[in-house]
Amino acid sequence: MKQDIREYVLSLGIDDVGITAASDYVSPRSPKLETISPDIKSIIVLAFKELSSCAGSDKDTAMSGRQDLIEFARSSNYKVARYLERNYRAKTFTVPVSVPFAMVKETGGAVGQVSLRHAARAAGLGVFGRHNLIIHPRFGTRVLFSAVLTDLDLPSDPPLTDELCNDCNICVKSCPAGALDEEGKTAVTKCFKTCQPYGLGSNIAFWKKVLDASPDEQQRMMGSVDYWRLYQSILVGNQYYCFDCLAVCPIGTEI
Ligand code: B12
Ligand code: SF4
Ligand code: SF4
Repeated sequence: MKQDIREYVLSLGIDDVGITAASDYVSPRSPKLETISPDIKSIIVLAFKELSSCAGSDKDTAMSGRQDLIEFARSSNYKVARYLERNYRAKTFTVPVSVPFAMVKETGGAVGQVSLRHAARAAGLGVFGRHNLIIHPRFGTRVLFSAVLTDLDLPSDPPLTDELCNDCNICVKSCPAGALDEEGKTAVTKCFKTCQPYGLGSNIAFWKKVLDASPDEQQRMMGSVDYWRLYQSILVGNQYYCFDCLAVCPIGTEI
């Protein structure tokens, strides 16, 4: 069954796939998988290589490439889930690349129901690097994940044991926010402010200013580029404007 699933996934043009039994998925800060469903027995993790535009200087174009990947990942999740439901009468639950996920107050809205990095590691797709991202043996860090959770009982793929990070520290030095200075921990607020300049925080700050402003000032703010960019970000979800830690890492044979 595993081989059949793997072949189907790869036939969709997805770059790589790994499978882990739910019992081998360990992510201490994430909720238990049972909170999604007590039936979940395994996780099928799909890997998508980032386009080379992620390393370009035009961040709107980089984000556009990311949007393309996100759309492909969403439709891939749906196709894989349908395949499992149709051919194996499986129950399925899809995990997207990023949003939507539960944004609860206690975690500052920064912990998803499933940690795709921990799932990818358990599924043998890569190992953590100094930048706290997963390094894939072929794609390096330029890889994103989505997943399909299922009640099918699938054994785990062998975990990768090679150490891929060479401790060159380029990612740490390149981070414009200094968010990677402390080993093993991403400073979430620092990263968030830099990589999502039109994200939730900026949105709240903008509207607070509008509420406090005079009618003339409010008029001016509506015509500002800041507002246009916030609007576009909400409209099409172009969230990320920093890809540096992901793009500068030299590891990966297919870069
Ligand atoms: C919320 C979120 C964010 C938040 C919070 C990040 C965070 N601290 O987890 C913000 C906005 C800051 C963010 C930033 C980025 N994100 Co983000 N993010 C997510 C999301 C949606 C949920 C993550 C989550 O639940 N985290 C909470 C828990 C699980 O993390 P944690 O236990 O605290 O683990 C941390 C440390 O303990 C450490 N860690 C844990 N175990 C180990 C083991 C070792 C050996 C080491 C060294 C470290 C380490 O790594 C984590 C970093 O803080 C995931 C998608 C998903 N559903 O998983 C994408 C995801 C993690 N993001 C991703 C990416 C690429 C980014 C960015 C590069 C932005 C961008 N342009 O895309 C930056 C990178 C920041 C960085 N270097 O850490 C990718 C990572 C892909 C990969 N190759 O690993 C993911 C998996 C999206 C995807 N579908 O592929 N992200
Ligand atoms: S995405 Fe940018 S700001 Fe965030 S950790 Fe990576 S390099 Fe730093
Ligand atoms: S840039 Fe260097 S230190 Fe950072 S994850 Fe890649 S190999 Fe490791």
